[in-house]
Amino acid sequence: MPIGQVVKTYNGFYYLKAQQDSAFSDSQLLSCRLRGRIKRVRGAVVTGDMVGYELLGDGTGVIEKCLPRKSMLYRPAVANIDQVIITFAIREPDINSLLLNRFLVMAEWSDIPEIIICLNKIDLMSDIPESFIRIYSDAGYRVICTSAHTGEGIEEIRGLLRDRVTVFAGPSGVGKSSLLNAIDKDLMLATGQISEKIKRGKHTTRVARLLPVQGGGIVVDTPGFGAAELEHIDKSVLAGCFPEFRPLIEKCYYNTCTHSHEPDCGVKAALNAGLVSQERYDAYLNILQTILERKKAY
Ligand SMILES: Nc1nc2c(ncn2[C@@H]2O[C@H](COP(=O)(O)OP(=O)(O)OP(=O)(O)O)[C@@H](O)[C@H]2O)c(=O)[nH]1
Ligand SMILES: [Mg+2]
Ligand SMILES: [Zn+2]
Repeated sequence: MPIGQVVKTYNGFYYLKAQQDSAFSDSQLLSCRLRGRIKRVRGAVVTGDMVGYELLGDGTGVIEKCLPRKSMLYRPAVANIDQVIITFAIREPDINSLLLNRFLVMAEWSDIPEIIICLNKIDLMSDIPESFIRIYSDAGYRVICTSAHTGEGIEEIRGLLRDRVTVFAGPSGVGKSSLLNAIDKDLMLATGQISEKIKRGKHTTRVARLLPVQGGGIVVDTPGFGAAELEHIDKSVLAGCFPEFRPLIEKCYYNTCTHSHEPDCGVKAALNAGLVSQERYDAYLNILQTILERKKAY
């Protein structure tokens, strides 16, 4: 069976790029439907998936099966990626640290091998927000400041993309598509004014799409969204989604410790000693609360 990769999905159609034993021209995308039996499974096929397909007489195709995934980011849903660049703007829209932490938890929980933070629109600030950056670099993340307008940091991002599949995720209007255009001008992705977005409440990028970039590598531009859904994460694995908490958890007296109210807690001890940031700990408590509330609602 020929194999293709889903480069985007739209309105029930899956657009494939040829991978192996191609049944269509390499320079084209094949539009496919899903075979009935896999159609009923939600999320059975997502952007980035490698699939087996059959070519139909009318020049379209049918996806017969999804090959095993190397990785899966759950929101935005993209399979087989190597890294995610979580993009926020320093301003316009103002950075929301709780939301940044929610995106980080989603990526950690999805087990994405490489998670990087990009702070865009650095041209809108006279000083680099050092103390903010330190919170996240102390937590183990690489933080890159960029400006799609001045070109600052673009070379650093470009250097990370080679030979990898990289998702750009983050809220609407932070400049994900603008950054990609700065990285490779041939992409010519649509970008939108913030004021227009607020007025029309529309996202400029509508669907996640795999795009090859100059210099090698594949990037995935994704539509922005406001909140990663984390309620389905089990409370026992949440702390492990904060990399700097991982070595502390084993110091907790109770092995069921939620690091909130229990005595003899390794995470709280580190917080009190100034080794864990209050901002990260508060984000942990906030997300824990949403998980507990969700559980009660069942
Ligand atoms: N000052 C400044 N403005 C920027 C920068 N990057 C993007 N913008 C502006 O921010 C607005 C939104 O940019 P987009 O690239 O459409 O944002 P997006 O993240 O792709 O948004 P969605 O597709 O809706 O998720 C546009 O008006 C851009 O010109 C930057 O580095 N500096
Ligand atoms: Mg966009
Ligand atoms: Zn604890």
